[in-house]
Amino acid sequence: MLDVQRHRVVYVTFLVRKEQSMEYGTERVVALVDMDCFYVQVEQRINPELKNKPCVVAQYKTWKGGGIIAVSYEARAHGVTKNMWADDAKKLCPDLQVARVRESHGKADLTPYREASVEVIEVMSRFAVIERASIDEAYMDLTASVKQRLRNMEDQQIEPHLLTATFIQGYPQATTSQEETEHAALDKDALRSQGLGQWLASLPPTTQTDSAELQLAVGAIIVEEMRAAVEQCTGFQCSAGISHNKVLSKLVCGLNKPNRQTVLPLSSVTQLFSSLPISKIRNLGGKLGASITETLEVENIGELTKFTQGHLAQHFGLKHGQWLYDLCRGVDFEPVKPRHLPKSIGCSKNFQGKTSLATKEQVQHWLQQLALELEERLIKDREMNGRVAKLLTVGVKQAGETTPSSFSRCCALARYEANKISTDSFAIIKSLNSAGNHQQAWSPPLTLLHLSASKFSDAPTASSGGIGTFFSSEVISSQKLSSFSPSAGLARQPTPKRPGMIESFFQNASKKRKEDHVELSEEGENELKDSGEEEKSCSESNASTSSSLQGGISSFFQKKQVPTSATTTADGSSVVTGQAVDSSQSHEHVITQSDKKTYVHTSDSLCGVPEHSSLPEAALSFSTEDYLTCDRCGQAVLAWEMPEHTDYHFAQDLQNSFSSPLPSPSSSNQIPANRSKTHAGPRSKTSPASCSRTLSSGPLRPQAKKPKTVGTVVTLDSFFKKS
Ligand code: TTP
Repeated sequence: MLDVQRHRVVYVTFLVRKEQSMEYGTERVVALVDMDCFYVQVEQRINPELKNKPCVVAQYKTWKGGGIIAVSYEARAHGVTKNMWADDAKKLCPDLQVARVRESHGKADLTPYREASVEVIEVMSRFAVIERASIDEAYMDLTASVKQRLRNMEDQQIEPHLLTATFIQGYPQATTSQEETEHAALDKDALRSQGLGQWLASLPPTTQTDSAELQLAVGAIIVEEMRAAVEQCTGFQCSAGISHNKVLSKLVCGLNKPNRQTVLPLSSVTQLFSSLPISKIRNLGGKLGASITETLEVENIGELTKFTQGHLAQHFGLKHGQWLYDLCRGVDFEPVKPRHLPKSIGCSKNFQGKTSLATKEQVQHWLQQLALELEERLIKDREMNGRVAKLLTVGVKQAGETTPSSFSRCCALARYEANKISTDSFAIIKSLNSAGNHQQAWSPPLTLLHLSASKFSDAPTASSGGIGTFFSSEVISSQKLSSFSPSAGLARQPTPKRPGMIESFFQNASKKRKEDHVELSEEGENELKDSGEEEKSCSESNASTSSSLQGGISSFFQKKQVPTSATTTADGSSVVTGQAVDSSQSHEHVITQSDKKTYVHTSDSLCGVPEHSSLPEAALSFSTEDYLTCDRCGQAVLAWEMPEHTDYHFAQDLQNSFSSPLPSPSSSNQIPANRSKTHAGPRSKTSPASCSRTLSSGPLRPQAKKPKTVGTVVTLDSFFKKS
């Protein structure tokens, strides 16, 4: 009891100190950098004739000129927006130039944009710690660079000419109505200049190195330099937000686009937050923000400041109450996590309407196409970044469902080879096919397939001795899995490669492995007949594979608890770590749809791990950096699904234009909330049922999980990753 009281006293003292500290929440300088009309700039660099012209990037499909996914600022001035048809946009802007996304393996090829993104990140990393946030966004923690720079500045003044592209949010401040009138008469750049001058004049001398606003000013100088370097090295322009944390820098990054940056001092937060809807704040755009609004009956983030920390804690728990208490004052402590590379590499394709996949052969064909793309990108990634992915996730959507839903299952990614990836993928989803094993049909037909690779670790090297284990284990794996080879006719297309050192090493090893595979395949086929043995083999193959991944998957899974839920009958952890699997358990996989219906399928005897198995969520989830927000429906969409997602909207529009004799011009650009909940296409941001389990990572988690109904605290707790 005494202990509890002592803890309370310590905690209250901490809170009081926190309130008194002038520096609380201003310890860091954090920037978000976002490329301007990124895909357009990439196309303009490829074809310089497009530069400085109204220009868009359209989908590779050419119906109505193709759907627009990126718009230059010159074209925006004519009213052209994303999601218009290029043909319609040309009516607004007859000089519009249209660049088109390339096509590969029957789907959009985003390679040029991905590669351009890598170039930008490389330049940015020279300046500070970088966290890649999406294909065209990255956070930077500038604190150390700022402190270093300030130490070298002595009492040098910060001159406005060092900040020629910088806006200061909340400045210029008008103290009289006459000043207000004067400001209203200024154009944007004059206003910027006046605001900057006023703010710089308010800063202490540079010898006062612990001044939070001085640190922001130096951070802004570094970002100006960094943006200039990005432009010089890549030709691309970008915008940035500079403040004390990710939430604030994200908030102001887009305020003065293009090619400008905005500083948000903490002193300007109160005014900004007083009219800022809660949904505009990073991580509060989904159900979590909606729940806060509903529970506390507030609209704007600034209104939360009227609640005491105790009150917020009472509703949302101690930890989350404290988080919200800080957040509504512009304070947040989420670190910038050093990461230059995407956490997962994936590709997908939609098959809407008549194109849905209704035969095994179609499913195998498209898995093979996706696998070919995945193989190419994984090999390139391994060569460039010296890492290997260990987990393969296969996602599907099925036709005829009344709620958008998807299944995803995963297995060890034994090696980077399209045939292997596609056969494994087929094996772990084939239990979803309710047509008989001997039928050629696939039922219900599939409307989306996606493959992704994740759980990266350093590529094994010859000297570590890991590589031998890695490949010898694959031999066992391929031997056992050869029984799942899809029908003939899916011959692997040769992938042109320019081997580097790591690459040629892998190629040699791969060659040896293929020879082994050929020798062993007959034996593997014999094993097909014994399904019990097959299951055991599968576990063994993974045990072997995991030996090369020690400290990776296996240790990862060992740390996780096996859920006690009755629905999690498949012990994913034991399968993946290669522990002996009790056959009575291993022949059942529970596949849970996101609408919480549970289906029990007979095991395919491969290492598929169903969504709601004991596989830890991190292994099944993608990072927020993989997501883009769809302008049409506001959903968070995996970057590699975006072209297909956009296609989905166009398909819907097309369908609407046939079914509705007099469509209103604006209606074609929006999915009504009720319809977005019922289509089998993209996931609805607002419907928890619409998100697959794989989407429940980090800040996106609020959209991915259905809140429990056992009280407010639990409801909100369920939105947070760590409670
Ligand atoms: P955004 O950063 O959202 O937009 P943008 O860079 O085109 O323009 P802005 O200057 O306003 O930031 O998206 C980055 C790229 O992602 C974009 O150039 C194209 C692609 N994208 C899609 O393919 N579909 C989409 O719906 C969105 C939003 C983006």
